[in-house]
Amino acid sequence: PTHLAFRRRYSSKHVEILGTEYPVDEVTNVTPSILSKIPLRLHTKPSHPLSTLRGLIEEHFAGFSHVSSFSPVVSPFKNFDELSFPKDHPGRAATDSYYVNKDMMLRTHTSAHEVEMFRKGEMKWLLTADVYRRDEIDGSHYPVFHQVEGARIFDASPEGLKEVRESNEFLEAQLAKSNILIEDVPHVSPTNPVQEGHDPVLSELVAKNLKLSLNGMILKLFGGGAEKGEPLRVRWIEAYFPFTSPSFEVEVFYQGKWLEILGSGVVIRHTLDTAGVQNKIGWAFGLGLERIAMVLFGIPDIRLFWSQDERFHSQFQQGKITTFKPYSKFPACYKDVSFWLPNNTSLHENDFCDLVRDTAGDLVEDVKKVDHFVHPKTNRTSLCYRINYRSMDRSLSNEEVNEIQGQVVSELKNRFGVEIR
Ligand code: FA5
Ligand code: MG
Repeated sequence: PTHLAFRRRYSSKHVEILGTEYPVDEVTNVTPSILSKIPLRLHTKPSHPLSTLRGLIEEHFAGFSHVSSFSPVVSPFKNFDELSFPKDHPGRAATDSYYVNKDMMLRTHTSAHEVEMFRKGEMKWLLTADVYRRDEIDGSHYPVFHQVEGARIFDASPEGLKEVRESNEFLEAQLAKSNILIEDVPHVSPTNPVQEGHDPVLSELVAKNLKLSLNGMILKLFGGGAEKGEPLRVRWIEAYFPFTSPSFEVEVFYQGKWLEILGSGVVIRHTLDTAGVQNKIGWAFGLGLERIAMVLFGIPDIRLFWSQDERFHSQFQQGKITTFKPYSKFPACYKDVSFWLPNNTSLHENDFCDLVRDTAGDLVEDVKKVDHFVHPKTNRTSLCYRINYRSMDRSLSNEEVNEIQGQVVSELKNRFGVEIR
C-alpha cells in the first residue's frame, strides 16, 4: 500500500524560525505546535529543572567550555551524512524527523554539532540543545526534548597517553571512595572494536576515561541517597552508533527500574578529520535531560516541563534538586475515533499523532491504537485510536473536548481522506 503522507497546508510560502524565513516545499512537515516550542529554550530558563540539571552537569565537567545557543535548524548533511549515517538510515525518513524543507531539518540529536565544535579547536566541550523527533504520544514521549553532548580529546602521542593515564588515575581514586556498583563491559571487544588506525592501548585508555568521567557525573546526579546503605547501580552496555567505535549505552538503576540515560563512545576518525583535527583521539557522549529530570525531580508527565503554570514553576529553584509535589490531577476524558483508510493506503502512527498534537496541543495526554483490522473482501484497513485528553492545569468540560475531537475528525478527513466509521 502507498503511505498516506502528512500533508498540511501552509498559510504562507515561508515558515519563520528564530527570525529567519525558510521556504515551504513538498517535504515540509514541521507543524505550528512544534514551531511554537522552538523559542522557549527551556534548558536556559532560570530555575527550570532542565536548566538546573544542565548546570549540575556543567559543574561536574570542570574546565569544559559550554555552548547552548545553536539554532535547531541544520542540514540533513550535518545531522546525518557528516556523522557517517548510511543513506538508508530510518531516522532520515519524514515519518521520524521534522523537515523545514528539502534542504533543512530540525536536528534530531546534539551530535549534529560535533564537527562544528571540534573545528573550533576545543579539547573539552559541552553543548546543550533542544532536539526534535517525530514520535508517539504518552507520558514519557514528547516530540521536543533536550540533550547534552560532551566530548574530550587528547593528543595521539606519548604525551597524550600520559595525560589519559593521569586523568584515569585521578578519576579512579575519586570513585574508589564512593558507594557505586558498576556492571562493566570490556572497553573493546570483537563486536565493539578499536578503529583502524587507532593505537589499541590508547583507544582502551580513552574508553576507560569516558567511563570514569561519566560514572563520576552519574554519581553526582543520582548518588545523593547512596552514601549509606544500598550502592548506586550503573551498567555499561555495548552499543552501536555510526560515529563512534567502541560505543556504549549507560543505564542507571533508580526507583526499581533500569533507566537508559546516554549513548557514547570513542569518536570516529572521520569526524575529527572532517573538522580538520589531526593526531587526536577522544570520546563523546549524548545524554537526554528529560528522563533524568523526571526521576530526580519526581516529575510524572513529560508535558509538565512545558507548563506555563506557576504551581509548577514556583516549586523549583536554580541549582537545587527538589521533589515536585503534583497538584491535583484533573480528570481524563477518553474519545475514540474509528475510520477506514482509502483503498491500498497505510497511515504511519507518527502522522496520526502529529495531527492530534497539532489540533489539540498539550491537552492530549496519550494516544493508543485500540483496533486495526483489514476487511477480508475489500482489503481496506480500518483503524481505531483512543485519545486521552487531560489538561495539566484545569478541568476540561465535555463540550470543549467534543469540539476538539470534532476538529481532529475533520482534519483526519481533510488531510488523509479517511472515511469515519
Ligand atoms: C543519540 O542521540 C546519540 N547522538 C548519542 C551519542 C552521542 C552517541 C555521542 C555517541 C556519541 P540516542 O538516540 O540513543 O542517541 O539518544 C541519546 C539519549 O537521549 C538516550 O539515551 C535518552 O536518554 C535520550 N532520548 C532518546 N530519545 C528520547 C525521547 N524520545 N525522549 C526523551 N529522551 C530521549
Ligand atoms: Mg538509544
